[in-house]
Amino acid sequence: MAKRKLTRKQSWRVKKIQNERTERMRKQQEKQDRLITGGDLGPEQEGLVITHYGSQLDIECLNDHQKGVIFRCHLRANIEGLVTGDRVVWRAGKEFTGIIVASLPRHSVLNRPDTRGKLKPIAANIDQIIVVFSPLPKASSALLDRYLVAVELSQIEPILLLNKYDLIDEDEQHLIPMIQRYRDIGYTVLTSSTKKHQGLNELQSLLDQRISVFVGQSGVGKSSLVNSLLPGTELKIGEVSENSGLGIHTTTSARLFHLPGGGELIDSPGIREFGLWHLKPDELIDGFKEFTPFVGLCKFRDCNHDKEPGCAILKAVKDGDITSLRFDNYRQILQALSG
Ligand SMILES: Nc1nc2c(ncn2[C@@H]2O[C@H](COP(=O)(O)OP(=O)(O)OP(=O)(O)O)[C@@H](O)[C@H]2O)c(=O)[nH]1
Ligand SMILES: [Mg+2]
Ligand SMILES: [Zn+2]
Repeated sequence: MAKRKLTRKQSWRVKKIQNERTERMRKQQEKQDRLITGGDLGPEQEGLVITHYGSQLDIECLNDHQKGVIFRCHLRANIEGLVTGDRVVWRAGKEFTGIIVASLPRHSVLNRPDTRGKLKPIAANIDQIIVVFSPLPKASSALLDRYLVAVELSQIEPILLLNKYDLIDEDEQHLIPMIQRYRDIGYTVLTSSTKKHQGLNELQSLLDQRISVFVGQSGVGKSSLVNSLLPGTELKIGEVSENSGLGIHTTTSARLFHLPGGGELIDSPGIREFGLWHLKPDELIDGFKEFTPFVGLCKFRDCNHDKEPGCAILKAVKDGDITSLRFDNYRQILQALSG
């Protein structure tokens, strides 16, 4: 159907109606903002998300005038999925309140799938992810490999940190060769004890000038580490349950801290595991970084790296370039994906 051409007068009227509508919506929005913040709003400025509580966020002011001051902010309805570490545009209201009017682009994001398998962001704009584990709650290479797959696929650099080193007794001796295996693959592995003040300087220098996030199971000591690294910070810490040997999910929302030497550190709530069910089998192999040189070298293009002749991955396991432990963990995750 041919479009009817509007006369100049008609198109002027259409434009006028549109402009009036936009203006009405803007006024309505301003009224709503004023109701929430109790006053007129200041100019638009850039801010940093420190933490998220339900529908409100703590935004840190970045301008020289009020640098470092925290404002409790509401969100405009069209903004979703903001997390600790995000940069936003916001306007200050009365008594340290404000309204977030836009979100700014991220250079990185760490996601986890929720119970329905939908990816949800945990933290944004991070340079490195510190995977914290401990003798209690118990760590296994299967658990660590699941964490590492999720981190590798987010394309953010992982660092492993074995905390509660003071608890390594005869029963937990296997952790020593385990961390060596991860070092052999090329991962940086640190050890620490907040109880004995061990390994904290080394950790501090790795965090220097960078934006890092602590992730790991509940109870491994993430918040205790923040308290030790930043004297004066008194984050709530929780006991490990005597019955289950697991943490009790003390930290409930991610929070960003500034390090005295420059750099930022984000504490995050414990997660049992990253859940990898959203992955395709082809993607999984990219989460095992020492497998990469052998990918694509198998005789058959659709090789399952199971029993196929001419499989480059199986040969690498045989030659000792891939440990059978890592290969077993890979197979285990793969089976869970297709199961
Ligand atoms: N022995 C020993 N215990 C530690 C160490 N670091 C932390 N803990 C203890 O581990 C328990 C859990 O510490 P949190 O810091 O709350 O652990 P978290 O990882 O923040 O746990 P969530 O917030 O639930 O994810 C507390 O009882 C701490 O005192 C350590 O180096 N050695
Ligand atoms: Mg905690
Ligand atoms: Zn193969």
